[in-house]
Amino acid sequence: MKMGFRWYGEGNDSVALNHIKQIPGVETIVWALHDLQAGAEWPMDQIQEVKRQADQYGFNIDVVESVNVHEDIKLGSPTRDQYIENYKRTIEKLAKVGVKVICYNFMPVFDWIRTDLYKAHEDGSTALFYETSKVDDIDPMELVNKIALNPDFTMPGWEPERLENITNLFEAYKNVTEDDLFNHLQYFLEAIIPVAEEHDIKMAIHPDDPPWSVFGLPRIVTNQENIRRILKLVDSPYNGVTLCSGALGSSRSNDVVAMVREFADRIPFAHVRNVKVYENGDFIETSHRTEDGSVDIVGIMKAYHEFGFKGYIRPDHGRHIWDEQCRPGYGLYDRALGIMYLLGAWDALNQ
Ligand code: DNO
Ligand code: MN
Repeated sequence: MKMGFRWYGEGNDSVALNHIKQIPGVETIVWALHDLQAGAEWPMDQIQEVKRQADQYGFNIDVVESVNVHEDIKLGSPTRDQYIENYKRTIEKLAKVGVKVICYNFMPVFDWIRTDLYKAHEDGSTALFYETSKVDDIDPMELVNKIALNPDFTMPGWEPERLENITNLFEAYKNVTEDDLFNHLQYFLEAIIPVAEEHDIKMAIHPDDPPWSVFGLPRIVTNQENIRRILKLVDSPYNGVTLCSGALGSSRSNDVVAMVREFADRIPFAHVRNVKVYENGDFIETSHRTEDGSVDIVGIMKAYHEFGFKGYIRPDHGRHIWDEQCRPGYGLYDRALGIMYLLGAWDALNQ
């Protein structure tokens, strides 16, 4: 198992590489070029610049999270091929600096969704929170209108300047079913997996977060059965999954330990974090310990250990603690605590 830490890049992250260096056990910087639009071909000089920065601290840059997929690919639009070509070129370039895993997601319009980024825990820390009634049954156009009338009422990802684009995207997805989305993913994978194979880079799809349909948009990376189906779309070890215990664990019907057992040889990259899920389906992110949330973190580590997991792993989101000012979910302190917990469990299992 190789421990990683997500880093948003110089000038774009409150956490600096020299601080990450002081967390025991971290070898890999999990990175991306965050100022590029989805669908762009990544420029070699910018890639090399990140490599240079990581080299200074002795980190490898083996894992990229994420090379984002252009919306036209998810929609299956006729214009998708140019973006797929760009994606292939990016894979080739990343191989040149030694990248081994590319994490990506296939969620329409939004990446992870939360209704509150700073929900208070009893101990005074804050964390990302999802209130089902605010999302699941809401007509997206109603929300668009509400925000347009009152810009103070907004949710992460729904910034007023994105509204027009969001409205168009909802329109575009209106008739896209889950089966369509599987087909569009298959088309994408059939094009890129041969390139990934040739360049020895494992593609690892991240589950949808939360793992169910939101605002009526289709979502497919949601449960064990669908992940099984996705891995078979192109049955190659290079078509893998970023098994995120927090994203999948937000649904009470998912058994993440069982998923680690079933998919272990197709998991090049693991996200391990905990969430507390309430009776009504709301959930809040918690510290990493098993007893702090609803996900059996030790059970997950045990399943990886039994398999002899050699892949990359990282703590995922953390709480905001000790008054840290940071990107929501991506502070230094709680993720460092998470790493120590995961490595502690691993060491105990090694004995
Ligand atoms: C949430 C995070 C995600 C992830 C992207 C991958 O669990 O890990 O935001 O980075 O979905 O593309
Ligand atoms: Mn994750």
